[in-house]
Amino acid sequence: MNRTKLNWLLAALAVMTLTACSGNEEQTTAKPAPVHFESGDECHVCGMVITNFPGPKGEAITEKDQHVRKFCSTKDMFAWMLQPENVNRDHTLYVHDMAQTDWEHPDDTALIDAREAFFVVGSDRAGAMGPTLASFASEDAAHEFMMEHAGEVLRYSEITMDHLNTGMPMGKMDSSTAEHAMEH
Ligand code: CU1
Ligand code: ZN
Repeated sequence: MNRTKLNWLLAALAVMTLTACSGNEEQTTAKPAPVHFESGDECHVCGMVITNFPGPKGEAITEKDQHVRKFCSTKDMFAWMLQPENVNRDHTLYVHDMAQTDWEHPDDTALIDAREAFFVVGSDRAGAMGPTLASFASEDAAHEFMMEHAGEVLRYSEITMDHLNTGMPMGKMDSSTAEHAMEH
């Protein structure tokens, strides 16, 4: 094979590789649609029946297998998502936009991309597991909620495990309590 032919072949290979890469990217940016919460669905973290409780819920659709994981609260969604085996994964995440729906019975038409959402941490409103993160599509709505219910407004990427236990009420809901709840 002469040099010109070899160069041409290498160029062709490079183009093919590039095309393959961009094709992949397109696949990962197309997010799976949110799945509705059904009565009887149990929280993947604590086992509680999700629709029996107030406050914003969360769900994850796993990056690789598109498995749906549902959570009783935004708090439990973060408790799962912040685990070392999940934290760097591009799981699709949905939470309720509490500006669009009612706290006692969040409606699934109000599910929004959690990674784009604003969260009020440490407010006085409780979710399924006690203190929770109130989720909003708009920063203004999150701010308004904070003015009324206290706490602090954070972006998805700013939330750490420490934020999940702020604003704790009387009984401590630590992981041993959650495990206990799952046994029942
Ligand atoms: Cu729970
Ligand atoms: Zn839970």
